[in-house]
Amino acid sequence: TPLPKPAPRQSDPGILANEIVERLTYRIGKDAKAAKPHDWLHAVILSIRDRVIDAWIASTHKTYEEEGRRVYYLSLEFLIGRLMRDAVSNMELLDEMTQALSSLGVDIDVIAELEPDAALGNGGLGRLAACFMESMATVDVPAYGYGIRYVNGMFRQEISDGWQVELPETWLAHGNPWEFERREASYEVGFGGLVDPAADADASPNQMVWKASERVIATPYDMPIAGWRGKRVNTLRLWTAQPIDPILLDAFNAGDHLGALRESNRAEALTRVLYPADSSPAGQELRLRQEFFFSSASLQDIVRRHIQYFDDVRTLPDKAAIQLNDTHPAVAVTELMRLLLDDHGLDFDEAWSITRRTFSYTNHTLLPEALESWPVPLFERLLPRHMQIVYAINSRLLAEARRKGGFDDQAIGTISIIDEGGERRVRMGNLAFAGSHSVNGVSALHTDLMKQTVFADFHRLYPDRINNKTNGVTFRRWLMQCNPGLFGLIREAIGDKFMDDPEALRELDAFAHDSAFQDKFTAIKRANKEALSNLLRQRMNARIDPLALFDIQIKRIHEYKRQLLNIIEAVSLYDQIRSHPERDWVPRVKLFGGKAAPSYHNAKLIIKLANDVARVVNHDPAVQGLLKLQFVPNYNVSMAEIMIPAANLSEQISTAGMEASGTGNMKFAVNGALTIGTLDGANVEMRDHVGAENIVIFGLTADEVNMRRAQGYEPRKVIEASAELSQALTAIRSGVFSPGDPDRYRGLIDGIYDHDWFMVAADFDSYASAQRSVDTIWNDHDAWASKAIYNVARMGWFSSDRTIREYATDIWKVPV
Ligand code: DL6
Repeated sequence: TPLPKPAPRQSDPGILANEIVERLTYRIGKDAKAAKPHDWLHAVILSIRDRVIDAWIASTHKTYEEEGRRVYYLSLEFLIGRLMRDAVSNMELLDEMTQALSSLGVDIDVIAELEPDAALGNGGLGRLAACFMESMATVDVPAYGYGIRYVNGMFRQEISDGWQVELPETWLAHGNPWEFERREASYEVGFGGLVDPAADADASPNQMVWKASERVIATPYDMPIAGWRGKRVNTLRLWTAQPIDPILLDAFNAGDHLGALRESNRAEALTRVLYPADSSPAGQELRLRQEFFFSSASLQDIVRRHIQYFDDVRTLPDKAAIQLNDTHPAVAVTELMRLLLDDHGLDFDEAWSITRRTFSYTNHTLLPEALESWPVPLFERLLPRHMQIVYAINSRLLAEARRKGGFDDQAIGTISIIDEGGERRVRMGNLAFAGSHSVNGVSALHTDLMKQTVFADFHRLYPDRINNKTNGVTFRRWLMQCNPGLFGLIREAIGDKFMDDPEALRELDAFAHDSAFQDKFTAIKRANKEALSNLLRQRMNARIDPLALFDIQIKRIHEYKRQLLNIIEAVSLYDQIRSHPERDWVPRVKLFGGKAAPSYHNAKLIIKLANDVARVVNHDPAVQGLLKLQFVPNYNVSMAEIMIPAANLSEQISTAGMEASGTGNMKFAVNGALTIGTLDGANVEMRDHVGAENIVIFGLTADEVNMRRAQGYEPRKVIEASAELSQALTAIRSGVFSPGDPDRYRGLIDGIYDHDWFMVAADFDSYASAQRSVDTIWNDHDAWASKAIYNVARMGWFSSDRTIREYATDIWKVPV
């Protein structure tokens, strides 16, 4: 007998208000008079959550009934940010909820601010995973996200005397009303120990018994992720580690009270903190333990679910598509092999075929230092059975290459999963590549470079495996919610179609030169700038003029992203303004935001430099009103939601060939900022979509960067040939901005003179002149406004719905 379905819920604000008060009273135990803003937030989440749960249960039933293939997105990071507004908006109740709360005397914006910003990720890769979760639900792909429920996510950044200080982020301090603990779906995860051949008489020769010396329990917490219009609600399943024996009573009774908690502490350490490294190695044993912990729990869960419903592990690839978000979960390839070989007794070839048909892998970086590899002794000690499996996979892989022909010893060496140059290491990218039927890059350029560089030999061996899936962002969060003014204006102009079909934004082309539309568009941007300016005044006593050009660079601090180029150009501009005060300078505010990995010395120095330059420039009466620099502390998803709608100019200035895609670039453009950028990552495709005349491109291309390096690049000569650059570098190097510590930037600047790996000097003149052309456009109101409108109109393709449809059709083979 079918179970009774819940009655459809009413969306009238009066009914919503009653629901909120009911939750406040009976679930939180407060009456409206005593309720604090936090209680209201909690009550709102509980009432919207009930609606989301109705859709969640319906989606789960539908998935089971359809018996189709499910997608499993394995990611060590999900940078989801705040969830309340997203859920209310996707359930199409934003206006009604706003009214309901206002009838109760509560301002939705005020309580929304209290929700912690769930920062379970470092940057682009983690935020992409969050956009993908929302888009998978939106385009009706049955999907689970699997990750770790870190107690402390990305650190909170404070700036003290200009330096970054890291403080723990405690997003779970008030509990998390979005999550549901599922103890019944717990699994044991092992580490270390020994491997013996299976003793059963009917065991296959490949079957082994892994006797782990250490075991922990992985328990999941599920969060519902609602798609647009509540069509589908998918599950984000985050694992937490618990000890098998929470307290060792023998030790406790013997008086060793700390020792009694040893196992507990060791287990809890596994899911305690997110590694705050981005595009750089996280290298420690705990990181490998985290990777295996969540991969093993997820794979056990996926296989268990498959057997429960389909009863035959051999059909796994027909019912499950597992996407590896970078190599962090690549060890899952060996874990599935272990389950198939040792628990299910399959022979090696069959297990390997199932594994490869199930997995696919996304590469997010070509930076050599970010390509994960683990020392063989560490891998073997922690995962002895998996090490055997790696060797077995590798011997087949290399034999296949030899058989195929055309692979000399050097090519065999680059394909090998074991890096034999120096200390022997397990290369996780090679493992992921070998274990997947699809390997994708995240922009057209990045995918081409994958084929030409790190995976060139793999590409020769498996020419059909590498494909491109250019990133996208969810327009619900990054346009409709974060920029309600622009959202309203677009609806007024072209109707609602773009809300379901972002490419319909193209109809805005017709308004690009319409002066009434331009005025409204500019007024909205101005209001967003005022809001940001007010916020910065309240939070940090910064005074920035909303009439100035807001030039923003927000992203992780990394040398390849070249915040340094931006700061040096600001120093040069400062010089020029003082030398030629009579010129018609465009008033500019340069805003910076971003976190540096705590161990990344130069990145932290760049933050300090931005603050040192800001202190001098902002207090110099000679430039007052013409140039201002401001470093905004603790840049996170919520801050991005305020800064991006307020930007006039988006800085996407990485050394060409180094930024795999970028996604901030897309968010800015769809909010009406012009981009100044290199031909790197997805900037290349953005230029193709918005039109070369609506984006300001400068600098060397990826090919030119390689050529310059091959020819023997001499940055010192380049610097000597540029008066502006020499002057700016000399000022920084000699301590003009750090009088109390004149040598502070000597090493940083000498690096540019000596090797300049990131081509700051090579691109400086081109960048500076591109900035002056930005000034020229800014001075022409019609030109600026029309270019900004064209950017909004032509960014529809960069919706993550499009990206997910491509994954679904080409890789996962699920209908959309
Ligand atoms: O694909 C998402 C994002 C890209 O947009 C960035 O260009 C890229 O730098 C980032 N990659 C990482 C690499 N981390 N690891 N490994 O975060 O991915």
